[in-house]
Amino acid sequence: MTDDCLVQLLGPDGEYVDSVTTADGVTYSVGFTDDEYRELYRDLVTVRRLDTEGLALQRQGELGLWASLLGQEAAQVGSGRALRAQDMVFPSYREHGVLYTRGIDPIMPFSLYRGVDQGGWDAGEHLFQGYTLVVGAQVLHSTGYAMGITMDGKVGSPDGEAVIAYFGDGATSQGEVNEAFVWAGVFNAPMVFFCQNNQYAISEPLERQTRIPLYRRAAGFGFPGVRVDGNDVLATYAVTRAALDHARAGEGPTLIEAYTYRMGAHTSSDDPTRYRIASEVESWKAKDPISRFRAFLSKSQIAGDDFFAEVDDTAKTLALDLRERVLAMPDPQPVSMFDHVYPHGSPEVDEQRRQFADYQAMFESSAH
Ligand SMILES: Cc1ncc(C[n+]2csc(CCOP(=O)(O)OP(=O)(O)O)c2C)c(N)n1
Ligand SMILES: [Mg+2]
Repeated sequence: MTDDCLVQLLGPDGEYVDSVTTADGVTYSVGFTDDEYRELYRDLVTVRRLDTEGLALQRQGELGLWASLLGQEAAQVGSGRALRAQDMVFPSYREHGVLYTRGIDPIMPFSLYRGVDQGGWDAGEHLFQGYTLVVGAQVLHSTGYAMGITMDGKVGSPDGEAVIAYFGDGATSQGEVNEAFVWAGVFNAPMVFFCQNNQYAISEPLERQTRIPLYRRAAGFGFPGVRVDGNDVLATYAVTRAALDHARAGEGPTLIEAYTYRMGAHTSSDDPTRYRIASEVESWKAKDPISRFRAFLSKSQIAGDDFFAEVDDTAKTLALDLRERVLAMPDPQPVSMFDHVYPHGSPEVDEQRRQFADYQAMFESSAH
């Protein structure tokens, strides 16, 4: 695949262009103040640092699993910061960076991956749904939600609502994702389908999912598709903001393919050296999303070494605080797994809870 249609404002060495116009005649640009640029950098460094802590905690036996976002920080922070307060997010299981931009305490995915709760944030308060581990399922849910808000009259003005669904390259092969594209296209749903093409679905490379660039699939469903450099936080922001505004105005869905790379393993249970070569990983290191943004900030004298050092220190302090809070998480009562199955309970689940409590009680009475 060529890079012909890649929307990019910031190249791998930090070279920057003010705006870019695609073959369809759409122009993308950002209008950030220096402070906003610096805060975007802080976001990128912070989410990478917290993610590093996640992997370390898993390796030390403190988490059951960790799905790292390493390499995908710009795709997540750029798109997350492009959301307006009223927009709804449907994540998969790797969107710790988007979660962070939503103002959710970054501890939340840690309790999920430690297995002490089911991900305890309030989706209604933060407009960020629960993580979904069933590949592609959230894409269909989000489309139904987007159709619903249209029926509720919340779409069709500049301050209308839009919905974004995050999923991977592998998920594009799922029936549910393709069904979602059909529904969204036909009903003009206010959807942004945000595909992080990180080149792999566990061990399966992109060429096992598609014969054409993923963004071009949108044409077959009757809506626009755009490929953006997912390692470029500025272009990702610009493209996502435009697609969300298009959706909220009632102009229908967009598929964004954020072209990026999963620098780490699929999850802490995976060993990528079994299926990809080191030189490929090295070639993507040269396109690192954080170092290119840092190079841009330095060159344009928006930030210097003191600022970069302060950001690193602050991120480290946050990570250490997070570590302490993870280690202090109490173990849940096993019976609590029945608590949130239904919002208002159900006779079947109540009966299962009772039986399970009796079963647990057998061990207590036999304890020495
Ligand atoms: C329906 C379903 N099938 C299979 C799996 C196992 N599985 C978990 S993640 C994954 C790969 C997903 O790849 P991709 O969509 O590219 O997302 P990424 O993990 O790269 O972010 C698979 C096959 C699952 N969780 N759900
Ligand atoms: Mg993938």
